[in-house]
Amino acid sequence: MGYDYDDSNIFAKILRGEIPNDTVAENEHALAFRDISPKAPTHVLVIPKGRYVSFDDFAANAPPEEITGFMRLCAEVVRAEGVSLDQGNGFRAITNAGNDGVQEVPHFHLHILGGRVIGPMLL
Ligand code: DGP
Repeated sequence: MGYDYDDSNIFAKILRGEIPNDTVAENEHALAFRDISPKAPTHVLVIPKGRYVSFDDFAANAPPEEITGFMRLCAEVVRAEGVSLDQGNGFRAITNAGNDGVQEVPHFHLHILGGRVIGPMLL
């Protein structure tokens, strides 16, 4: 059973520029934008530009430069939002995968939540 990426998912449409987004930061390998339904003062989604269904797909199959680009953009976002540990009160990073993880959009994304104390089962 492989990872079956669906090019019609909403984040694929965002990456193709077919629907608008509120971009926070971007690099060659990843895009960060605000969640349409924010659960905290900072609620940013970071997605790779490549076609990965989930965290496990990305972690297993993305080339090292894409993984590094994605992680560096996450670091840029937490700094830009003022929640990094060297300048702010911290944050929670969450990824949902598949049916049991209650993943709604089948393009790997990391939720970065901050600006208040985030409860343990927010998403
Ligand atoms: P998840 O359950 O982890 O797959 O969460 C998907 C998130 O994506 C959810 O918090 C709402 C957000 N979302 C869904 N559609 C859109 C959209 O069109 N634009 C933006 N910015 N966020 C979206």
